[in-house]
Amino acid sequence: MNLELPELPFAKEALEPHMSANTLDFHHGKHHRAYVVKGNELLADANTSADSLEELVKETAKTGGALFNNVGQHYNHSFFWNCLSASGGGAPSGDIAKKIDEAFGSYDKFKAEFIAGGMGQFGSGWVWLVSDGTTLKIAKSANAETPLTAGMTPILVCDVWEHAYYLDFQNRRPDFLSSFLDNLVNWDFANENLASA
Ligand code: MN3
Repeated sequence: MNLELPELPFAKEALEPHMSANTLDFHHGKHHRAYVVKGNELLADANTSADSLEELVKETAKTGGALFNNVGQHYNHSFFWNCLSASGGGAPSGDIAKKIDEAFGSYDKFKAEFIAGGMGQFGSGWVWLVSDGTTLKIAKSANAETPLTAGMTPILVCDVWEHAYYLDFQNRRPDFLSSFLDNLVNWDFANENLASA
């Protein structure tokens, strides 16, 4: 099992002005790359029978430590890039729109809960929209943790580590979270994840 840094699913400048090429140079080119490089170093000495990244995340989460931190961050970032789109943002359509209305009452209520989740994650981490198999929920995770290990199916995520937003938004995490939902969120990817949840 070897980790591979995925190409971004959009041009580096495509998300400007909401997420700059400079942010992506650091976030994808430096931070994510470092998790992949370190994860592969540690995997070389690890005994694993996992044959998918999801299995490897679940397996390494049982012991935690540096291997899990790098594997988890690789999984979370790979998922996050797919949650971004130059033509994204705004209220959803398709099945995800219906499920959000059922679970939260309205898109505006979902939006408020998602932003509150991201703000409520003290320090570094992630805010997620997940499916528990029946309904949708907001989940938070610290550092490299992921709701995958709690049996949830990830539908969407936003990275709330400072490295995700500091160059574009400085300390304004709520503005970054609003901008993610208003300008970037890829509902097509959310609909794909919902279909397999
Ligand atoms: Mn990050």
